[in-house]
Amino acid sequence: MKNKLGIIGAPITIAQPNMGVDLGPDAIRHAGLSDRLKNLNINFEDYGNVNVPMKGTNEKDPKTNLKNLKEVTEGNKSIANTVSDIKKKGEFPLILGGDHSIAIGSISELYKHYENLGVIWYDAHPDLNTADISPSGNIHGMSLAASIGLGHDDLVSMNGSSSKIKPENVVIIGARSIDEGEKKIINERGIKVYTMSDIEKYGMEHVINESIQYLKERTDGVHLSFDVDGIDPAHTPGTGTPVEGGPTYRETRYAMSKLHDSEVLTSIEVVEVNPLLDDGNQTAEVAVDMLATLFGEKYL
Ligand code: 6HN
Ligand code: MN
Ligand code: MN
Ligand code: MN
Repeated sequence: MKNKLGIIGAPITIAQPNMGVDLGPDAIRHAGLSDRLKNLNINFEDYGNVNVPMKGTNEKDPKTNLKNLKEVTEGNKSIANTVSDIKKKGEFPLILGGDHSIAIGSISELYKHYENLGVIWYDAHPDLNTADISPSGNIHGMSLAASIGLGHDDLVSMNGSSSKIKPENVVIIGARSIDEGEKKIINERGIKVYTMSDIEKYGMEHVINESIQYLKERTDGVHLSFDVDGIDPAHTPGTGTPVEGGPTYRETRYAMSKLHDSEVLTSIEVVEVNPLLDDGNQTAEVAVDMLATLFGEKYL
């Protein structure tokens, strides 16, 4: 399906307060990603980790209501440049985070390669906060907002135009912790969201098939932004903002196999793996199971 994957680590950690999410890319590598890809006969090259600013503070800048805006912006520009190199080579980008702010950088480059890029946001959170409405000032909760043109100009206008993804080209799956301001944005912009109630009511089979169909009809490429806190924390405890009541390992793996079979995806990122908060390295191991499934691994 993909001629070659270009893998990069994107270890931004200062768009959220917990120590350790910068170790996410290496935790995923250590969990055996390359062996699983080799078993699938997938051609890939791992370009290592992008250099990003590591030093930040946990204080909001009173002028912007944001933490570490300058550093997060700089790190994301470097990620965008590296994604650009991968796209120039004709490779399929696989980006290992890092906190979820890295989606600002990755999408700021990816959207340029399509008329109408779509995004699947698999996450307990919609990440639709802006500086004005964010309860935390943590930029990892603002990356989808920035990608549809909402928020601080440094984030919104990074590396291109100010509306990179059309709100109607977004599908959020697994949402169960939605801030008040985010609810308003979802309703005003008509963003398609499958909350946990929808997954409970209709089942993952229906939700993922409908998502694939919806995006096939209106996009010419789909980026999967996979936050490991999308999965229930029983399976992925090693993450900074876990929320009870998520889709199981089984449901998620099933959804990933459907995504593989549909061949809609054109890039993938997996974010928010924090080995310092983990029980062993199980969160990265689950992430690798999901990635292997996305690239074609089957039970039989
Ligand atoms: N993530 N909605 C909360 C906030 O601070 O904006 C949590 C965000 C979590 C972000 O998991 O990528
Ligand atoms: Mn999340
Ligand atoms: Mn997220
Ligand atoms: Mn395949």
